[in-house]
Amino acid sequence: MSTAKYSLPCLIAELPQYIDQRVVTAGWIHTVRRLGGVQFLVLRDGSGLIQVVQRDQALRLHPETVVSVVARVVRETRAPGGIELHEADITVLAEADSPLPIDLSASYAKAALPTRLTAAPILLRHPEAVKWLRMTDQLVAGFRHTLHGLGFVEIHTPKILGTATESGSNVFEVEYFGRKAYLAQSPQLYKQMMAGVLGRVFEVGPVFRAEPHDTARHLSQYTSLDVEVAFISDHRTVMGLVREVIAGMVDWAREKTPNTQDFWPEILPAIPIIHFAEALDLVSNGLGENFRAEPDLAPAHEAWLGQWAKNQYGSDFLFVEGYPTAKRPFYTHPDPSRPQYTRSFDLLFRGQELVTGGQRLHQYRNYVEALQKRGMSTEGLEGYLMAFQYGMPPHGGFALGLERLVARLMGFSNIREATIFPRDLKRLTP
Ligand code: AMO
Repeated sequence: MSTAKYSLPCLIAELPQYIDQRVVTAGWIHTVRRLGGVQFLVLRDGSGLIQVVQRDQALRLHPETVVSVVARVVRETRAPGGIELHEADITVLAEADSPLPIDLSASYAKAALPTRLTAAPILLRHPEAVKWLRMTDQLVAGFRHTLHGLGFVEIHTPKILGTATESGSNVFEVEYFGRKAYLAQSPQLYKQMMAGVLGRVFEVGPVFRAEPHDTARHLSQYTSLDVEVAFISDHRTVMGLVREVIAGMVDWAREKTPNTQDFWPEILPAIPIIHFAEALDLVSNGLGENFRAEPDLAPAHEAWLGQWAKNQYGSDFLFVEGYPTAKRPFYTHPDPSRPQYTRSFDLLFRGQELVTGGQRLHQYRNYVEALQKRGMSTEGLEGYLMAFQYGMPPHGGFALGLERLVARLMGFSNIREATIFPRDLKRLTP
């Protein structure tokens, strides 16, 4: 009988546990330097870098060659990370061609963005890329950890749908066994139905937007961190939850990703809130032009408001609540005291929309009325409406764009820089 045994080489990040021991590790040759009779190799894996001191001059290694290394871990204060590998036996597992399509010893952002995106399978090996990749991983882990701690349940909703969830305009149509179907623009309708089952739900998943514009903040596919919660008082309950969740994500990721201390924002105990109408007033006064009739905030308005929140409150975050009904989807709860506005909000982070959320309608009759008013059919929404017909609590939720968060944290000016293989107007490969 044969058995399957879990046995993998040590990660470079684990090596400090093995001082003075011989270990098996593996990775890619990051750099090679020859000095006297000695080769100084820097070995890299997904967890870090380590210097290998190698006396065998016969072994000629090029950057990105994949090797397995058996060596002794020694303390060396002059080495980066305080340890080195000595007495190394190196086995080549796979040769790398040279020259490389992109220079990994150069600074990460050196080449132009299109060149970098085309070379992504190699460029993503750069230690600077690994930094944001690992930060993204830990932000998602922090999202899950925080919500599980608050009694939320993770769900997985369909991504091929019979109807559009947000609006008809930016939806990808797919051919589905001879019928028309759509790629999910969000898990909106499904997370609401599931809040009617479990009360507190969340999802981490891909969503698809047929964005016809080539902007620095839009992707055709992005990762949406979605939350839906039942028994709220109004949208302010959801806003309080947004603050808790983001603070939980940041605390978690800050602790788990060393060397990223500069990136983390200050999250005030109470994030400042302004009404949409007040925001337009401020922007109009600030920019010296009348934007008071606008139905939405333009990117330049968000940027101005971000700076204003920083100056006024020392806050990287600003809630704008009460967006006009005309600009929000049919499921949005109107503000009972000012029905032209809604109980919805956006959260701006460093001058850019990061989160959208709000209270939803929860009475069946209000859905029928809202759909009628917008000239929308109930066709395809029968299952969704059934939930409201048979008892839905007051509820609300929000969605956070993961790539926007990472791009903002890292100070990237383009969202594609925080996306491993971005999908946009032009890019379908790699
Ligand atoms: P919304 O459409 O505003 O709301 O999307 C929520 C958040 O997702 C991010 N985002 C994007 N990121 C990258 N590329 C895009 N094309 C893109 N579009 C949006 C933004 C945005 O704030 N169902 C509602 C949420 C809710 O009310 O629960 C929704 O999807 O960061």
